[in-house]
Amino acid sequence: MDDILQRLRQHIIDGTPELAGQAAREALSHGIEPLDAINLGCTPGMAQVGEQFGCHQMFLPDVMAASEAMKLAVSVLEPEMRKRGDHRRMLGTIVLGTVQGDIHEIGKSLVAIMLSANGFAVHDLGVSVPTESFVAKAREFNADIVGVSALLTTTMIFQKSVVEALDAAGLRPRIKVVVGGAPINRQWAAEIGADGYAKDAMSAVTLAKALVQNRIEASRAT
Ligand code: B1M
Repeated sequence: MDDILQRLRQHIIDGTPELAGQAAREALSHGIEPLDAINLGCTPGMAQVGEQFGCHQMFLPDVMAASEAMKLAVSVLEPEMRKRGDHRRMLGTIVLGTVQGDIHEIGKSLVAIMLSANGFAVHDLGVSVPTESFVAKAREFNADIVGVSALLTTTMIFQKSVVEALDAAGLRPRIKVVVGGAPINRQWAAEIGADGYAKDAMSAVTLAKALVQNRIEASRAT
């Protein structure tokens, strides 16, 4: 099993989508949980690519190839994750996207997949989402939570814009805002008035559950 996960990780680093997809299928056929394949195979592979890109041992085309490999592997694993979550009742509605000017989609999509697999109705708005779209879609879908991802230090400021726009639209505090992404931390979340920060997809699920639960308890108390 470790061998399959190791190969999956390596195919992501090598940027070979077909092989990554094949390793993902192999992982499933050997009874590896799709979540484990993502957390122990795909994500560490992508993390290594990020490190090597950061110290100029890998270049943009390598990163794009790795992203394609990651997306293909996740597209194999995702339906299985959904099947496992299918029987659960909906816990809440989440509108999610990457801020405007930012096209990083992998982390955001993982968060969407995990939330959906754990019982949330997720409306994934995609990448480079204008601030106004977060507000319009939150209203349209009667969201409980708006999730805002940012991967660039130059775009993280738009998370603040989303919080402010939801405030201005009178949608908060009913709608909670969760922020995440590589340059984001708890301190930033507090500074911009977000309701929470999650460091990874699993923490986003835990946080979303807690926020929805708090809301239910608060509405019972009134
Ligand atoms: Co870009 N990029 N990139 N990139 N890229 C980073 C972010 C960077 C740190 C790389 C580096 O220099 N080491 C750097 C940012 C530096 C900075 O801002 N300080 C960078 C740069 C500079 C750029 C460009 C400017 C490069 C250029 O053009 N010269 C450019 C910007 C384009 C734009 O957006 N306008 C660019 C482009 C790209 C690609 C298109 C090549 C590609 C994206 C492909 C795609 O997504 N389809 C890409 C990639 C792949 C990366 C790295 C290598 C990997 C990102 C990734 O997918 N990680 C990244 C380096 C890194 O992060 N180490 C990098 C895997 C993913 C699972 O993790 O996205 O962190 P992550 O998501 C995690 C958590 O952060 C969290 O959960 C996820 C799952 O665990 N999370 C949330 C994320 N969103 C969340 C939301 C939540 C909660 C948790 O609640 C709502």
